[in-house]
Amino acid sequence: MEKGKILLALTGIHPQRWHELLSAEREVVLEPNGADDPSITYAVVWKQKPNLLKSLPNLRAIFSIGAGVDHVFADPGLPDVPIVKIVADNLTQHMVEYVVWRVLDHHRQASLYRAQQHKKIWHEPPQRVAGDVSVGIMGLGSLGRAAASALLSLGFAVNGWSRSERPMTGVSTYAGEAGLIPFLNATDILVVLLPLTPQTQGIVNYGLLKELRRRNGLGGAVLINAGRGRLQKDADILRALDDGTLKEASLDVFEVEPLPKTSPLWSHPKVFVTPHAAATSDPAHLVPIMLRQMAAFERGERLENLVDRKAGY
Ligand code: NDP
Ligand code: OXD
Repeated sequence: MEKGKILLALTGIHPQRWHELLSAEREVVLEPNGADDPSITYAVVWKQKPNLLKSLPNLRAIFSIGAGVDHVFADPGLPDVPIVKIVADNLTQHMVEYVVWRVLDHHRQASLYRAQQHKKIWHEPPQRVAGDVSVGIMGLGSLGRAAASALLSLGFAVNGWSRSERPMTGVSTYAGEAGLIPFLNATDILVVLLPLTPQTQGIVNYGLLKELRRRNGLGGAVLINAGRGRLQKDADILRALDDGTLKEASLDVFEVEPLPKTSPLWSHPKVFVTPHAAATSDPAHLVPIMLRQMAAFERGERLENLVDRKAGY
């Protein structure tokens, strides 16, 4: 197969660095150019414009620059070609750091110490060890499993929930609808690393948060969402924080992004906000993986990390 040309179609992300790195090996056309171009065989995308890809008559594969692919499926005219998602050590490492950082911050009661420091209070509250707290990870995929390993090595009790059975040494695993409530009932700190699909949209709601365990001595359950914003109902999280169903939350993703300035989440004393920054897609690490995949594909090898179109992730 001939060396294919790339359409780079990124919305909300500056394309320059991606363009430079991809161009080192292949011809790259920057959207909005390229529509109808029969010599384009690959699209590298983030939130591509609706119906753009279906105008490419010889498109052979779509590469998402993120691990999540809901932004690709948002296109009503998505052509029926393979979609490749990102699985990369660098991105995984970023996510593991974020999860460990947020879990430890809640576990070690950082917000209490910050408040005490502000008032110059010298007081040592009771302390628990990690083994007294159970962290439940929704989504035991590449990111969830790596986060679970890191938390296990710190001594936390770890639960995991996935669509199909995903056994993992040292982790209590649960699967499917039948496993959800038992998983939540055994979880003090909930970490959400699910993809956004029609099945998972809105799953993090008040009813779900009510099921979390509250016997960790931290004074309540904790939510950490680094999956996607539309997995959660922002209003339900606020209600749960205000009535004590949740003690605290760390949110990296929101129903609407950027989080509107009017959102009460910005200034809520029990919420820690980051701007969808848990695990960044660094072109220096990800472009070589994409270029390797394209070259292998042209040698007749199978593409790796393919999205299951039916499952939506
Ligand atoms: P994977 O596809 O590797 O794993 C997804 C996991 O979710 C799998 O364990 C899967 O189950 C599970 N899952 C999917 N649907 C359901 C369901 N209906 N019920 C129960 N479990 C389900 O994804 P990654 O680990 O690579 O990434 C996860 C998500 O993290 C991405 O989709 C993206 O949205 C988000 N992300 C966020 C970033 C950020 O900066 N905030 C950065 C990168 C990713 P099974 O194992 O059975 O297939
Ligand atoms: C991703 C993201 O999906 O950064 O990789 O959200």
